[in-house]
Amino acid sequence: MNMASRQAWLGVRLFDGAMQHEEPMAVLVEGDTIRQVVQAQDLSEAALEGYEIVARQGVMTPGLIDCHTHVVYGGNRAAEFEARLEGADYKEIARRGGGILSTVRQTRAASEEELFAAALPRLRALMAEGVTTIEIKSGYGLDLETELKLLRVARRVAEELPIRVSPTLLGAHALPPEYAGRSDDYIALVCEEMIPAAAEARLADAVDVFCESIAFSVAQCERVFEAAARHGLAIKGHTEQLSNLGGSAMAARHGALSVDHIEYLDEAGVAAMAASGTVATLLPGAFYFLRETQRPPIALLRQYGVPMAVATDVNPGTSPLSSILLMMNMACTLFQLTPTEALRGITANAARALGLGERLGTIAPGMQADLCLWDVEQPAELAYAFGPARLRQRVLAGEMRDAA
Ligand code: DI6
Ligand code: FE
Repeated sequence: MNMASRQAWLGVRLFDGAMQHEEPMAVLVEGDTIRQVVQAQDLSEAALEGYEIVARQGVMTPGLIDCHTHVVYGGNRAAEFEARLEGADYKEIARRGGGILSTVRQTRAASEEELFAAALPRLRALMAEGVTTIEIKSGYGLDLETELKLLRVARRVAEELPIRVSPTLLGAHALPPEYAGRSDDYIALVCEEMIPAAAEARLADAVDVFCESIAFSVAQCERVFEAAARHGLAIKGHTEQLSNLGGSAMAARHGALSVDHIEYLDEAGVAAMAASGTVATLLPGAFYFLRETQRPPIALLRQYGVPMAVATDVNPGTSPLSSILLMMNMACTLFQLTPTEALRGITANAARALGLGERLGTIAPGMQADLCLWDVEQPAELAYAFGPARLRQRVLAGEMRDAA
């Protein structure tokens, strides 16, 4: 006999990951799986036999998914923030060995315990807003040992906190000082040591790169993607963030799950993404924090039907902003997404950006029961207002799990 718990939410206003339902809906969950999603008025008494009724009103969305973060790192970069406000340029700081490399120094010096403790408040803030799945990248180690250390911290997050984690190896984030002038040798280290070790230890689901003048070339990123494919790992890229190198089109040709930032993406890149089904992950926090002015080509992405995700990019240099709801608001105000597009961006499309769209991000029969119930009247309010806590219930795999 199946003893799985049965829970029903009745009369909810439902945003199911793709669209908002006009009629009040009922969502029935058995164990960790969604069983039925029907109009509340069509549900018979008999269908509720054996179900605990959890709520009779509220707005329901899928559990929120933050599909691009660097939430595990050492130290902070408040001094760099001050320097930038006085006129220093992000790329210039990076070229002088600051920026990402200053976080690398602080991350190498930190223990796993310290890195976990430092990430905890950021993770709690995200969970308190309804995040049930988070992607976590390495990328502040830039040597084999520290990259694996970061991925082990990501694994510990999954083991100890009520949140799903999709871990990503970002060895090709920046050139570490010990490889100065030898970037091809560093790429060989990423391809021949980091990727095989992360794959072997099952510490990463995907491999990411930073394709940019201050990081790695399109050809170097392509080598990384080929190595990832040899080891059965998915790929994604930080592309076209600060300039247009064509990294997005190359990543799309290799079947990337997503390309992220993409402020400088051109039409050829958009067309390549449409052809490969690659998700466009928008990171309005980094755009805002760097006071960028070049916006991602939203109209072209819509025209070509490229799915758009929205994420925090939580990191110490360009987006120290641990709020997925603020990102949704910024996606609307800065990039002119509609609230519905922004909601898709942190649910169904974010799941797709992680290769998890078959299980997560949508409220439909057979999907995992990761759900949020909100004290608002309509889903658009989640993008519209920011600040007051509005999350009433956070459900992970069918269980009420507050942000621990
Ligand atoms: N682009 C970003 O915005 C982050 N990484 C990347 O490739 C920022 C990394 C940092 O400045 O620490
Ligand atoms: Fe990033």
